[in-house]
Amino acid sequence: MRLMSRLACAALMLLPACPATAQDQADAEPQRTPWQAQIYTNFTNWTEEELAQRDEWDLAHRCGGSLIAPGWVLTAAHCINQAKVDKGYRVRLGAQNLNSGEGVTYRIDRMVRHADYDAKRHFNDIALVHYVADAETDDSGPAEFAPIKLYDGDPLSDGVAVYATGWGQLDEGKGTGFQSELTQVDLTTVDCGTLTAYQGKTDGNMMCASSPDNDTCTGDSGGPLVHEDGDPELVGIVSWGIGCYRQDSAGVYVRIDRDHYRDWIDRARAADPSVTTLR
Ligand code: 4AZ
Repeated sequence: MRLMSRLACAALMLLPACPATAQDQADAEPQRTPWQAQIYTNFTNWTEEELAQRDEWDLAHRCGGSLIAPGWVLTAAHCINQAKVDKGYRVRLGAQNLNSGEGVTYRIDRMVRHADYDAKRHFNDIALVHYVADAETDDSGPAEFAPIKLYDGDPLSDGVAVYATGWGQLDEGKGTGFQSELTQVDLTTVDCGTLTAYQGKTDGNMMCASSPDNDTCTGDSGGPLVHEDGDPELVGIVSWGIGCYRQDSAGVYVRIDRDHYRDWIDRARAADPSVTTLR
């Protein structure tokens, strides 16, 4: 997403330059989206060449996610699998800036992916991640986070105001680097069927959302799509798109509502801890 400065800056009307400092952190506004999670790799053996191009936090970033209950982060299936859990992928909560060591980090001890996730066609791009504290978890600091309520109403129609948040790329190129500051992009839901690029490529479990001059992109995926009608509610998961920031296009989101995945999420949470895929 682009064309938006960090949330705290926006709140303080200090646009556009807002470098993060220790003082900044001490003075930080309460998190506007305290359910925002980051999924990142614990891998740190980057090559000199990699480190010459990008910062460590940038190389480690993988996906967004949404805290939906203590211990549980909802994300996209393409963001996690058993091999990544085995490698030691982690969840960070309570962070706004990824370049400051902000937030509290946890080990992912297990995950449940949708059994019918189709990587090629992006069907059922949903997974639930369970995290636990470990020796690296330092929750003595000021980090604050809180779960978001899952939307349980009728499927959203077109023309509804929603927003996504994340650290995703500012352009659609491969490996162009992520944003250190969490940003928000305001979007409107749109019928995928009206978009030429997506003809025959989406199913009823997906929802499109667009803005004339903004979008989500690589690195935002897994993160929240939120609707606020009073309280904020989670209505979607950033999933995929044909490029990013293209004219007359949109991003594609996994729907969350009474007819889409609410039951799956409840069953995934209640499943025996040995379960890693669920239909
Ligand atoms: C991605 O690669 C991705 N423009 C996420 C969202 C969008 C495109 C790509 C939507 O994860």
